[in-house]
Amino acid sequence: ASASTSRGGVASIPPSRLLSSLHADFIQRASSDDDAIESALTDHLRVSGAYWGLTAMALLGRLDEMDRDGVLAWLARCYDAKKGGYGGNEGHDAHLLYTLSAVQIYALFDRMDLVDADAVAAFAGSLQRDDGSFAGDEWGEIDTRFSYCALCLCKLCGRMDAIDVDAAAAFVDRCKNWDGGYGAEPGGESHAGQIFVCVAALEIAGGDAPGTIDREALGWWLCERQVKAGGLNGRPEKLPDVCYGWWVLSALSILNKLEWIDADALARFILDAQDGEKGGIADRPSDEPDVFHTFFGVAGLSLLGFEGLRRIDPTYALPADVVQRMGLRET
Ligand code: GRG
Ligand code: ZN
Repeated sequence: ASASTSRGGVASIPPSRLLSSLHADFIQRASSDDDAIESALTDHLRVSGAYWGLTAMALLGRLDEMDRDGVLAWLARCYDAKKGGYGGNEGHDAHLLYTLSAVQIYALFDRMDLVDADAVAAFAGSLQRDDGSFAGDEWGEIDTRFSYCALCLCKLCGRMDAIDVDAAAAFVDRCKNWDGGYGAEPGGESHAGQIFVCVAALEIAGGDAPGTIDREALGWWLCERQVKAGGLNGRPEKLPDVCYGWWVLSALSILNKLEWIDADALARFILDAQDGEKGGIADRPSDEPDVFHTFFGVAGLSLLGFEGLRRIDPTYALPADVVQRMGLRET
């Protein structure tokens, strides 16, 4: 971890501390620069991008530096009142992914009063199938990601009655594999991202009855994601990536097995992936930073209890105090 990395021919020593101000500037720039290539590429998932950036800022204790009124006004324009859901940007079709991100942003700003809870919960309910699964939108793609989105947003809205919670949990359970992991659909390969959504979905559903989750096998599968360099990969034989500091660690945290990985080595890997000049965190050391990995890097460090960061809730992916304020956690 102490080896110097080279970017554009310039050798630089990887930073060993969290460059909070640089990351805050990086997120500010990414959210205001409409002409950036990154902005054009992510135009369709703008609402999720806003959630990543805003939640990262919240964890850094800098949410008040963001243009809250501007964000809320823009978010209102991403709402499709006919369907009751949010699109990825103004004029885009409603989708469960962006509807959850929108609700999370309202929760962050403590403005749940601006959400039509009945409408968004009904939108989620309209996408549930007889087998308990959820489609992401009217086009019908099924994925356990959408099960998590539906359960999480209904819980945040206090409208769990709008969906069949038991059927939702039963479907997620059918996506469990022999290795203890979970896939996108029954028979789908275990992947750390899907494991986060499935374990968190089961927790929200209260469907984690003893024996539902194979805690031992899954705990092993998750901690075996840590590679020599300290980082985590998303499945066997793959490269480590900063975002798995969230997908893997949040699941381990829900299982109460955070100590099953080497926290110092993971923290070092994430810190090494920081851009010491322009700010932001990349998927791995010496790659280009982006808002997605900046958020998941900071979120991973927060789960590790990194000094100076607000704690994040592993299930709702919001600051722990926000989840508490909403009455969704006792402690
Ligand atoms: C509120 C945090 C939060 C999420 C909302 C969108 C969503 C719900 C969850 C996504 C879960 C998921 C499937 C994450 C994985 C994303 C990822 C890094 C995929 C990469 O897959 P590959 O196959 O990469 O391209 P690997 O690392 O396997 O080579
Ligand atoms: Zn990644």
